[in-house]
Amino acid sequence: MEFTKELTQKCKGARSVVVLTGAGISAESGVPTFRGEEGLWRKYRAEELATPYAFERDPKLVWEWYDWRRQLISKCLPNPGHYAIANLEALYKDFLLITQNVDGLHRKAGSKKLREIHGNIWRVRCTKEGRVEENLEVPLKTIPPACKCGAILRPHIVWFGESLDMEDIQTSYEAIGKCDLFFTIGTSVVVQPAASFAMMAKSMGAYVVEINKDPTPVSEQVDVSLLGKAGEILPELEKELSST
Ligand code: BV8
Repeated sequence: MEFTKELTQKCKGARSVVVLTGAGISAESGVPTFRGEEGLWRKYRAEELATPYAFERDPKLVWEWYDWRRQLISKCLPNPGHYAIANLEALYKDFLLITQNVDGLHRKAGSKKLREIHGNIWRVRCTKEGRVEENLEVPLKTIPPACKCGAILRPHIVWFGESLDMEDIQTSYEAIGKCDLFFTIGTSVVVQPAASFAMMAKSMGAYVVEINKDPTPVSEQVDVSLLGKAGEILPELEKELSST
């Protein structure tokens, strides 16, 4: 892909960078996206599975869905898009990756300055004590899994109708407020509050670049919209930026 001079100059001259990713960045790793033709929400109703009410009503059903997704994700590896983002982190002193993904693939690719604002599928939380711990058991031996204290564990994931972690959201807003370059990658830009981040960055003066397979509600408003696969475009861009 040919990048415009303006785009490479903005990227090379940037001092503070924020990258927002969604399910599309992991699509080439084999993790299903949520919306679109092959999306998870086509087969499953979000309100039946990804809400606190659904969990209260039927924790076994919700855990069966997460156990199935954990089995699927456990076989997936980071793709060149994840690695390119991890390498971008080294190019900028001031950098933050905000991901809506719960699959843990950014961390696996080496990203360190990272906020997983919708949680992580490999962490569980006690419904009584609130304690969070890592759980890598695949498949789960008992569904629903139980805490040592006897209470049910839940996925450490932000469901619809729940608040995001305040520290995650504060760190994200602070970074967006001061960045001069913002990337929105592989997200359909519909789930709030992340859906407002790109335009928030633009209104505060950042140069906004979108990389997505399909157009989104912000494609017409961002500075550059690159249509294509993140796993192909990002390594090319990273190569261009790493060259002197
Ligand atoms: C909250 C469970 C308050 C995780 C998920 C304002 C207006 C209207 C509604 C609301 C509002 N504020 C809040 C709401 C309610 C709700 C909401 O946004 N509803 C929407 C649907 C209308 N939001 C909430 O309830 C949130 N809570 O706002 O609390 C608050 C606010 C601020 C501060 C504190 C508190 C909680 C949101 C919960 C999110 N949890 N699911 C799980 O089990 O995994 S959402 C789910 O969608 C995932 O987490 C996912 O990450 C997220 C976003 O989806 P995308 O990542 O964008 O994925 P999608 O499939 O849609 O798109 C993929 C894109 O990739 C496509 O465009 C495709 O073309 C592209 N693509 C595909 N392949 C590639 C590619 N691109 C590049 N390369 C490829 N190869």
